[in-house]
Amino acid sequence: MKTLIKGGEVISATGASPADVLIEDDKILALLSPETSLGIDADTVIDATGKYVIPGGVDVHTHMELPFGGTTASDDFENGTRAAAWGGTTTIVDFAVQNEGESVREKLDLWFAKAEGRCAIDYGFHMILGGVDEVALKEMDTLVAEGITSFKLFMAYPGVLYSDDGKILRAMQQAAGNGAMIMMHAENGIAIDVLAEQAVNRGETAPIYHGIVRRAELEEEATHRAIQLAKVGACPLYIVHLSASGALEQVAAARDRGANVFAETCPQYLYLNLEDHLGAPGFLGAGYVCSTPLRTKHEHHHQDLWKGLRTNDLSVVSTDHCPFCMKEQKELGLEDFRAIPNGIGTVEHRMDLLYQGVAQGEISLPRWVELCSTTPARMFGMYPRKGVIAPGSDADVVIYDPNHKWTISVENHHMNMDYSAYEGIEVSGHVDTVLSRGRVIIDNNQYLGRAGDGEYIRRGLSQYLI
Ligand code: DUC
Ligand code: ZN
Ligand code: ZN
Repeated sequence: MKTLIKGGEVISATGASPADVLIEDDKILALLSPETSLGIDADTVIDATGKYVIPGGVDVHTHMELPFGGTTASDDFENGTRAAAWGGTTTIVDFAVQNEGESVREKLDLWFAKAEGRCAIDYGFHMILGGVDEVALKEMDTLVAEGITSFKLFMAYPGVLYSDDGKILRAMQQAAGNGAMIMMHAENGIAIDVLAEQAVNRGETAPIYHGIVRRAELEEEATHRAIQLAKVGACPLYIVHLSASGALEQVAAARDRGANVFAETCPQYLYLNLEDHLGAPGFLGAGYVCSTPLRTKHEHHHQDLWKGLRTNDLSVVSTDHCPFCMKEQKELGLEDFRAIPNGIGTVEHRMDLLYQGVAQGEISLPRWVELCSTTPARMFGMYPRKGVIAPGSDADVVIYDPNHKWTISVENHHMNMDYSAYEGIEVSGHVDTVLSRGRVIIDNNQYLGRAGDGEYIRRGLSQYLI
């Protein structure tokens, strides 16, 4: 079965050039010049004239059906991966969760069961360690051998997922031995909880106070501490959902010293802010409660994050997709912002929102592909199977129309949310066609795939380490 994508401009992390893409079954067979491809007898020919042909998006930070804050993220693996496909993402890496006193193995198996036979696109797992104990430390080695090569720890959420510095160091030492990447939610949760309680005691219960008490200094401090602990533990470190300029400075300084320290940011931290969104009238701000929080528009966080994306102090853009509906979910915190489940749904919009950075001159076209596809695949051991259009790679391909303009709305998104955090944002560029391992799953504004098309990806170690 041969498919030929003709007439497009193929974009990679290193450049852009006109080429036709020949696919055989589920793999890329060749990139051809238009003259060479004339002689090819393909079963299906897709016209990509005037469009970009890019490797499918790789979103390495999603939380499908995550139990959190007394409720569960509203996208399950079926709906959430379908929404991802609509937005040009063809691989996700989601987080299985182990809490204190639970077995890592049992919880991982539970996450495998949730995803099995449900996904529209390929998927892998990181493991969240909420309880670092002797058994969990040993289980880290077993998981690495099974393709779970990254572990997320929390410096936030005391009493829930929080690990103290000793536990963090133990997990880092274990990672140093088995080659895994430690991913860190870097916010000083102990201090945040003090500020949050004081705010509520003053009657400051509205959603905006979620962002006010989660001070940027406390993200910066935790980022610094995580970096120092990783130096002592001698393991690679990946800071998730970095949102504050000060935290970025810490990452940049560590990288300048040559440390194996990496960071991602997310579209919400590039486009949304504390005053206009978290501070929206009434209870609307609840739709923007996520952690790390949206930052104030008065301190250059947005500009600094875009700069970090250009300079490679920020290596990846993922979403931290963790959607909740306003009704019955965000509403849990009507009286107290601490009870609002944390999370925003973005998995469908990451490729489009970052493409606006290209359209507006913040990043180059190859950098867009590098941040959204190639580097996440390399960072988490999936390259060159994922993240590139090259002979032998999986035929995960997106045909992107840079001239199609449209507006994001709850009326047209496919995520299971009763609002859109990006309502009304005008987008230049559109995901026209999506192929997942050679099969067309989105075309002509139709979803053509099936639940269960997606396969589990057994990952290798990060390909950024020496
Ligand atoms: N942050 C969120 O916004 N949601 C889930 C977990 C997290 O750390
Ligand atoms: Zn987090
Ligand atoms: Zn997360």
